[in-house]
Amino acid sequence: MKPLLFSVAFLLAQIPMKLFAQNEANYDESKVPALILPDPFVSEKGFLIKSQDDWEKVRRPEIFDLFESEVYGILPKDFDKISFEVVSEKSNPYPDIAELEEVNIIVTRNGKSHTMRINLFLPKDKKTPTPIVLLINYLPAYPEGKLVDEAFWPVPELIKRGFATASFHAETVAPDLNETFLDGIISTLYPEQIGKANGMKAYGAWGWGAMRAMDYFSQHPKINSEKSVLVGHSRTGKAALWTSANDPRWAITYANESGCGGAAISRRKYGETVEAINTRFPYWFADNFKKYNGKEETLPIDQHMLPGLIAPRAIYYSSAKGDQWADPKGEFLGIKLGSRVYSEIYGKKVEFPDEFESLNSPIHQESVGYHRREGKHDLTWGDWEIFLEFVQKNL
Ligand code: GTR
Repeated sequence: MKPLLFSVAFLLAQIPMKLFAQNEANYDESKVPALILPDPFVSEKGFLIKSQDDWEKVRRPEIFDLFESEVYGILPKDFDKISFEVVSEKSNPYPDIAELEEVNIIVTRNGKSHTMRINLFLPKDKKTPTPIVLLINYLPAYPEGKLVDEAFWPVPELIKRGFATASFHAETVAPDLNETFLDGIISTLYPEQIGKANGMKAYGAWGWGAMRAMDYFSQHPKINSEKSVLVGHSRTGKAALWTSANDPRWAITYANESGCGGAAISRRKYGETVEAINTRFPYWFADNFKKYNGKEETLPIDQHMLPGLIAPRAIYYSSAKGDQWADPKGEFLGIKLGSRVYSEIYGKKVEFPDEFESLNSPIHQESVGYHRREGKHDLTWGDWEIFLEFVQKNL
């Protein structure tokens, strides 16, 4: 139960600052600065990028390097050994429909090892390998042999629809606290990252965890890892996006209400700003990201360039009207503008409406999707239901 106490203490510690930051934030559209955004289609040397080849060989690597050094920090890919151990510690809450695998993933590098845990549910008695949905979770989703929240991680619904589904608690790789985030894989496996301005932080670590889960799926005879869906909400939505930019094995990436440093355009400074997020969560992003506190317009990239790192693989964002802190309009613009790589470079059929305010139905296009719903900041069964319609068309 320690991780749960940790998280509660963490949440309590954040409340006064959170209210302060949210009260100070701009929620007035007329005060949003005119958007002058870096062009995804002009290379650093000034060449116009039109072909897939130029995109993949020139511009995508440039943009990736900038996100890595200036925003998220390095996500190291090397290690010496990985092994998997299936344990049986908790009871299976869905014995009629699913098999449960509790898996320890043991990774060794330079003589040191780290063990992370994933929980995986597989549809019972299925004869063919199944698609997989992985949720990066910031709570221990499955602490006492029952699900904390069946709307947040709808295991039975996913199983009924023919998916295998897994989740891991972000803290199984790096604690979600400024004082202790190094205590997981960063100090054990990648100590050389510590203190570097572009070094690995929590997002690099959580993304690394998702990649190790994928290592497990891709050797599993009951899983079709080519049909894989990566899901994150809010802070883990940001982590999901950075993971997928690093790891092309994910077929569909879904970031729900990922807001500042995720889906939303930073230059809008609407709701949570770069300074607000770096002040409250200094251990999430690379130290370099702090250079842009209050100076978003000097960022060499912005979040509309992130979907292009995932293209042509499918991407999906969603927002909630009551979650103004995450800037729903900035999230919509992030994917609308980001989808240009899908249409202009990869020839996908994507067309986003210009009008955001009057938007009242999901936008489900070829490999790109978005919805906005009523209500507050949360990943709900309603979000999953709409998203799964997109999955059905795009997986
Ligand atoms: C908010 C934070 C966001 C978001 C969220 C969450 O308070 O400001 O950036 O990540 O928390 O993860 O729930």
